[in-house]
Amino acid sequence: MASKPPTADPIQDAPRVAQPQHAAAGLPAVGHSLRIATQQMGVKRTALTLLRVNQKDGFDCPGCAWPEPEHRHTAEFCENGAKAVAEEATLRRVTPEFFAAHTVADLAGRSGYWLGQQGRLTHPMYLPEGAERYEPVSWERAFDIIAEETAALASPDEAVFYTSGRTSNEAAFLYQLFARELGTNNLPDCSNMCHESSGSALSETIGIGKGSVLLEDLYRADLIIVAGQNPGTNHPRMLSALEKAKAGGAKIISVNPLPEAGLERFKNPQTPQGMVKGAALTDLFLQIRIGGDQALFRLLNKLVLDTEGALDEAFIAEHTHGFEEFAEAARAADWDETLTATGLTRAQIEETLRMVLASRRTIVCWAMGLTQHKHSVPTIREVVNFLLLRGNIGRPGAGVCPVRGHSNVQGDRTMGIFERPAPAFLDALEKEFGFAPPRAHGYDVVRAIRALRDGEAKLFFAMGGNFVSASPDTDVTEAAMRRARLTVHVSTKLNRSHVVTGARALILPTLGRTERDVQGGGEQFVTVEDSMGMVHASRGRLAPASTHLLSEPAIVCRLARRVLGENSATPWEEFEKDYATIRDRIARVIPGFEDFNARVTDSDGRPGGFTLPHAPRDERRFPTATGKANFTAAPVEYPKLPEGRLLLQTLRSHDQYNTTIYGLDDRYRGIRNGRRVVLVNAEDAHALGLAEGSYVDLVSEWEDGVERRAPGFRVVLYPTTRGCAAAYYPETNVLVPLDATADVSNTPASKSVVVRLEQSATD
Ligand SMILES: Nc1nc2c(c(=O)[nH]1)N[C@H]1C(S)=C(S)[C@@H](COP(=O)(O)OP(=O)(O)OC[C@H]3O[C@@H](n4cnc5c(=O)[nH]c(N)nc54)[C@H](O)[C@@H]3O)O[C@H]1N2
Ligand SMILES: Nc1nc2c(c(=O)[nH]1)N[C@H]1C(S)=C(S)[C@@H](COP(=O)(O)OP(=O)(O)OC[C@H]3O[C@@H](n4cnc5c(=O)[nH]c(N)nc54)[C@H](O)[C@@H]3O)O[C@H]1N2
Ligand SMILES: [Mo]
Repeated sequence: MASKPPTADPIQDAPRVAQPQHAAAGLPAVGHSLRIATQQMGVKRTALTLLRVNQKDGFDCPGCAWPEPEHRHTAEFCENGAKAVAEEATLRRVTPEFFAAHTVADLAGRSGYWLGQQGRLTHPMYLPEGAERYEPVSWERAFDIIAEETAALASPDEAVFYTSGRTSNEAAFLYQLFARELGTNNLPDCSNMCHESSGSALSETIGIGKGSVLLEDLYRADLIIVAGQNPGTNHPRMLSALEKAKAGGAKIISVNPLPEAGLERFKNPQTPQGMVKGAALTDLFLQIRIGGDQALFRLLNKLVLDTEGALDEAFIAEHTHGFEEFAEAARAADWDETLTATGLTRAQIEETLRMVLASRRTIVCWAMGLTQHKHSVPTIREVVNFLLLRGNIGRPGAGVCPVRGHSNVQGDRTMGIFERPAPAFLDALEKEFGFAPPRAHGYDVVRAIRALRDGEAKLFFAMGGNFVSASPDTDVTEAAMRRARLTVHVSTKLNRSHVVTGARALILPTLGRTERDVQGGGEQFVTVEDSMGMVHASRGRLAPASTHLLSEPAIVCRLARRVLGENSATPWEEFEKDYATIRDRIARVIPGFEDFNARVTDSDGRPGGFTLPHAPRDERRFPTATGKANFTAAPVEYPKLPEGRLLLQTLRSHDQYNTTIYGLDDRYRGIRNGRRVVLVNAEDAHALGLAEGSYVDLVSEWEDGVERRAPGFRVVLYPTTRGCAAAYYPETNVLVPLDATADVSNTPASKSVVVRLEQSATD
């Protein structure tokens, strides 16, 4: 039996602290995931569900975007994948009775953890203007309400259509089509807060905003640099790939302000030997200062340039552009400045250089530690420079590997979820569907919040996600959301975005990945694209959480028919009945999807998959403005810290999926039973007069002079780089100024927030 959800809010944040661990996964991981899964699903359902994760005929794990290996184990999932599945396949339910028993004000006073623990949403719910509670509403009435509010807009650009990254390709394609037929490119997505900096830097330099390596490349690499990523928690299956790479002779350098357990040693739960002993993964740990990566790569580039015979001159001559200008900037790199920016020693950088020069095939992997800073785009461009110098793009065992977050965030972008669509994409849409798509750029996440705040956007619609908790500057974002005329959320689970609403609000409950999706045309499957551009099918088998749920494609089709009516010639009804008809259209609009339906099912008619083309990887062709891979030369930047302040990064614990909190432990970091903790270097704490266990308010200081405060954090002395601190998101989003974003990509700089620590009043 599954256990009941908590009734009282269990968040009595009382963190207990032990030593951080030095290895990830292994037996405790298996035990922990099974415990969480059985609490939510009971024993039988746990066994049935977890065996279907990432199997050929099963569903794609809703956890992360790491690809599936060719030879899958029976249990091709990880501890945190199991938690993500349990969270969705839970037997707990949020029913109309629940909403009758709780006012919206009551729910707004609960923690995000408590809200999520209540279970799956079962009915469409409506919050009328001025009402205290959500009430059940029919699907027809719900679509009528959206149609009324859409009709009342002065322009379609007063509507915003957000997407989180779990949405299938089919749903995403229909959703962007609907928004564009309505007349707007206001399609912000979670990517704007995530890997947008990678997309911006890579499109400009190599001509495509996606990674250039496949799993086989990792297995063949001589050197893998993992910068700004915590795979032990966020992409645990990547550890198996790193283990395999090491067995093949690869060296691994990790660049991180924190010693992350998963990167130190990995106990593979899928092999008996790995379970006990585990493999050391990192050969060299560069404990960098937050935001020091651009400086590090710039100096490495200078040192490579200065080394006789180190360049791949043929590649540079044939395939690249801008080398001279870049080389001049790189040669000016300064040792002292780099040591200040990175906090590293000369010996460490020299050792890194030796490993770089010894490697013929190098891959750089990264995630949020590189993308969420003011200077993230130039940082990632510098990584590209680094790889180009030795011809490490477009040949086996080498390349760029931005490791994506949400399981289909890359696919959603491929399907056209983008506020700045390429003209060629719009042309193809126009040709296929016979309407004139809007050409003006729409709002990204930050611009959408500003528009809502300033009354320029009035309708907010979210396809998944938890916009108010995931976005920066929580107080500003919540106030902005409350100004909307109507907020609508297509969701599986209750979250804070449902209780911080516009004048009217709707919750539209939907099917999850694990669930059977039956439409007029029979049982359907959907498709997703992983972090390495592989597209495959996903089919759920569980009975839906409630008979009142609609699938995401069905919701978009009915919404489009109701809102667009006669104005749309698109066969929405047919799309809803048979998702293969959606894939036929995707095949005609999006390059690389030719014969989509045939290629996504194998010869027995069962779901299969294929790899999307990637010109730099496949043919060393770089579809950039210059037709070559572009070297770039930008000034080196790094955060400068005023006296007595710390640079705070906001990151994930081991027990959360973004804003979904699974539990209050962060096992690998030795923290239990609490999330309001701030990790501080012991010497910094000493200098600031703080001791282990003292309580502080985190106060962010930014150029706008506004004081942003997150009260009551327990100080944990932790081996992070000096001057750097860490605390969990989303509790700290209140500290991230809306306007503090990365240049070019406009991604909130949530990994470099200048804070001062003040003794808490309650201490
Ligand atoms: N279980 C689980 N899996 C997840 C998620 C989850 O929440 N839970 N989220 C998913 C999503 S959407 C995403 S985007 C990914 C996120 O995956 P990650 O990017 O691994 O997630 P974060 O916790 O933000 O960790 C950032 C890492 O970068 C390091 N770092 C911070 N600043 C710097 C810096 O300036 N330089 C360097 N070199 N390192 C730095 C931090 O110490 C930390 O190790 O995971 C995905 N997978
Ligand atoms: N300070 C700070 N802020 C950050 C980050 C950070 O590192 N620091 N990271 C950023 C990153 S990388 C990201 S990606 C964003 C994440 O931003 P979001 O993607 O908006 O947030 P999630 O917490 O992943 O969304 C969880 C909700 O999605 C819904 N959901 C789950 N599965 C499904 C489904 O199958 N269909 C539908 N329709 N709904 C579903 C559930 O209702 C659940 O409550 O946050 C960003 N915000
Ligand atoms: Mo993400």
